[in-house]
Amino acid sequence: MKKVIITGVTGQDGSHMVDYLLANTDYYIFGGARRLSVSNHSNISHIKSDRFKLIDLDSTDPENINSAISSIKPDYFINFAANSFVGTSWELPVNHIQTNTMSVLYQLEAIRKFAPNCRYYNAGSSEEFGDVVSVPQDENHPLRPRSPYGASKASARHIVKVWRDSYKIFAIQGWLFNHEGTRRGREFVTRKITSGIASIHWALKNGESFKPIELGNLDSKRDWSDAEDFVDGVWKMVNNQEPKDYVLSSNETHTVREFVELAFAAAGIEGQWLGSKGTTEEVFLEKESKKMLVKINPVFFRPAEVDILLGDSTLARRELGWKPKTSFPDLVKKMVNNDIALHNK
Ligand code: G4F
Repeated sequence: MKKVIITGVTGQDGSHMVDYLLANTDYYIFGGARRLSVSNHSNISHIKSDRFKLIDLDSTDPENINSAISSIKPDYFINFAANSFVGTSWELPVNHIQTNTMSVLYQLEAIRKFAPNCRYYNAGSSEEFGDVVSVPQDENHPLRPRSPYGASKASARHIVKVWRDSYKIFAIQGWLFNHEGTRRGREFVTRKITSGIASIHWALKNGESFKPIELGNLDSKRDWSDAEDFVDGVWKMVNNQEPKDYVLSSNETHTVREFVELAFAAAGIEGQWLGSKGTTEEVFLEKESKKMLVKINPVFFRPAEVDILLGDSTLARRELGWKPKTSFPDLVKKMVNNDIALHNK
């Protein structure tokens, strides 16, 4: 039976990848997670399969990586463990390099020594494109990161390429544009909006007061997809004939402002913008009552912003036969409905 190690298994992508592999393969999965004094296993608590084993794996500890890879000798190593929140990467720059870059080096060295036939995937990001020079962005766009997070992923990309070229390891790193869903962390803008809307929805229903959602830059544009569609793309990429890096994206871009509008509409709350567009004075009010639903808090603006991300995943669609299934409006609805149901529990 083939063996797969997935790191970051308690996170959004790691947990979806386990579900995907249990449903689509008969492989044995080792799910790596960092030991924490207060663990959060909510994304994997539903997994009951005897083909899944949770293991302690800390990607910043080379001894730990060496021992996992030398003892398991995996056929696949899928690295989703990362510090993935761009917003805090200015406060934690060393941590981002250690977690997102050095770990890749440790993993590839361990694979080279103990499991040279293992297929390796590292989670890359459209944040590597940074202050983009062309729209849309495909595999040929230069790496121009704008954050310590983006720099950590771009550096990891170079490491993956060098180990692939030098040691003939099947090592790849996709460029994944933003991908969201019901298991998304609440600090990311989409989940922050949908979970905030759920609180507002129940407060309005129960005649209670509520706090507005506080956001930063409403005008930044992102190419959002469903994370469940992306794990399918990652699996196709890591099973490709040749080791090759692909862009995964919806090929659509939307502003944070549009996400807000669509998400409130999905909850049946009618709102309208007031105040000068693009300033900190701008607010989103409930149309009838004029209650404040969204306000701007400058704390959430970043020292350097990636203004527009719009992917071109033509190559992955053509060569891997991959295509996202969930549309942007359906993704927004799915997240809003899930958060409203969760808040009622
Ligand atoms: O949801 P975000 O924090 O995601 P971001 O920075 O685009 O990064 C995500 O996607 C990357 C792929 O492109 C991944 F590599 C990365 O790990 C992560 O998954 O922010 C999206 C946009 C930004 O422009 C941000 O400035 O939303 C803007 N924004 C506006 N107000 C906000 C807020 N972002 C957050 N997190 N919180 C706000 O209040």
